[in-house]
Amino acid sequence: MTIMGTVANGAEAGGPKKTAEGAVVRDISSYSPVQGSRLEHKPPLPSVFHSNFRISHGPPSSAAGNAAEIEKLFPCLFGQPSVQLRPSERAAYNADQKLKIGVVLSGGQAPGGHNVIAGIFDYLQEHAEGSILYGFRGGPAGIMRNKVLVITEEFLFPFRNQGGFDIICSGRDKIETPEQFLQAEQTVKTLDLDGLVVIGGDDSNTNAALLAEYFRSRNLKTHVIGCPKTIDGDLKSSHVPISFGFDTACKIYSEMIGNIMVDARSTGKYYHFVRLMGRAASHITLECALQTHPNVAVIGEEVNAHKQTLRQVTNTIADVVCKRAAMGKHYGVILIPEGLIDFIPEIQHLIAELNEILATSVCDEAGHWKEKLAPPCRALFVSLPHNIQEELLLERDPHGNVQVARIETEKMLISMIETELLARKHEETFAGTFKGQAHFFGYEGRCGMPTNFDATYCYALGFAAGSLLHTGQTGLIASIGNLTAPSTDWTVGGTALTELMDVERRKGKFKPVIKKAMVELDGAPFKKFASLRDQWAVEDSYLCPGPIQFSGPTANDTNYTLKLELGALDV
Ligand code: FBP
Repeated sequence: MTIMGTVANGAEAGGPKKTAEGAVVRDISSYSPVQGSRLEHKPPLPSVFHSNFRISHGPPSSAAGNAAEIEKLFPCLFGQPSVQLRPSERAAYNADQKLKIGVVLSGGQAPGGHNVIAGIFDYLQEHAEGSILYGFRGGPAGIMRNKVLVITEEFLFPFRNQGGFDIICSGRDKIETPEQFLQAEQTVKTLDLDGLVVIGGDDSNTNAALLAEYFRSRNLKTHVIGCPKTIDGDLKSSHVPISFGFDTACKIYSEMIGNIMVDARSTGKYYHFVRLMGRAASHITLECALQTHPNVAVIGEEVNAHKQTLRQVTNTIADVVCKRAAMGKHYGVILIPEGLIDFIPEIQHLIAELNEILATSVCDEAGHWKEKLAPPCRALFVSLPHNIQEELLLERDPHGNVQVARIETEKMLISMIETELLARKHEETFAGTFKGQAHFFGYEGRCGMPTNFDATYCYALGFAAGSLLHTGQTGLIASIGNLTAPSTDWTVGGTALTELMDVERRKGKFKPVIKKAMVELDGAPFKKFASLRDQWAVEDSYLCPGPIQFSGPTANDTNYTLKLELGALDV
């Protein structure tokens, strides 16, 4: 076992302060006043944690799809009920039990992750004193390589209510092969772990379920609980209303979009194209649209449902530019989801063909490889701006996906709209000016200080994970409900991870997956947006939400998506 940060070289006098295990304690003397004040913030807990609680079991669970295959893949876990915590006179746990729990952060950063860890830590302090919380460093690879540190109050304190994942850092490795499962088994045995909390998105929670199944099949005592994390907002179900981080990220982006809107209106000379993170789903773009009222927001799921071509997407935006020009307005703000190109069927075909070609050929400057593209794909490829052609040929990620964060769709649309408007000028259907400014808001939003909502939600998720492990649960994802009520009234429980699962056929085998939750075109957030967008296109209905507030009138507001989906706001 490697205890990270140990004083292998000896702590020098006057050097950084370290915990008894040798982990360097972050120096908070360089914190800003706001950072400092957030350290003292104590998120309120759901009232079920104010007293003793018991576990109430729901009916047997099934799967999101193909239950028969999920049952074969999860013979130990399939069918287990979801659970709820209920107040009770007697505690459902042994307060004298000293637990050993490991926690890992997996995938992209999302504001609030530190509070999940703080929640697990404080739960253990309050209900199972003397327990140990280990943090696996650098994501799932930390489990496979047994890179851990012991989380103490002194070490944890500087991270309370702060953004980022830097307390133990994250990673995108997967525990996949039989050897890797064995490595994980070795680690949990070495540390004698009672439980493991996996804080991650859809892939990481699928992995959490596989680990829970594997540990149980091996008769290991280590139980596994997942926590829903991702700014993308695409890990949710009826019992998991939202993933943490979405609220903060959208509010940070919306502040910046609002500022850009004021700039656009002030100078009157630019169209700002803002691409927003969200690798697969367009939830972030939709939420930011509801918060700021842009002239156009492209929702990838709608483009896909209507099988729109790139030219149709371009023309829709060009039409708005023309309408506004006729009103004397030569400026505007357009929001685009990061994953847009993946939603356009003709580009999906092109990417699929490029993937095949890249697997066997070198796509060099000479360009002979382009002959292998089917004629429509070739025509589309050569019609794209040169930089986009290059970006489509970039190395794929470890899962074989195009790295959409690196494709500058906003620049592509600007250049295609320029061409379109030039043609319209020649036809005398456009008489205005068009100057595009490209922006990409992604990493800026992932590590902001969590909003009150995310801080409280994450702290409750941590308590939930601690309590589920303490009461002997496994294979569940911590789930907090009733989220539009005051946080004392939030419900706390765990949902069977297998209930969120379906299978995909990969390399001739069924693989379990938690399906990404995409924007529903008949869902309340999209309907609200659709009812207002024509007005936003031509009028300047811009809203400037301003920076995240920790106190004051909007401090405890949640986001539109959650309020609309939970029926707390009318469409
Ligand atoms: P997760 O799904 O792991 O939470 O990550 C989300 C995300 O922020 C996407 O919005 C973005 O496309 C991607 O991560 C970027 O990944 P990376 O951090 O590897 O550049």
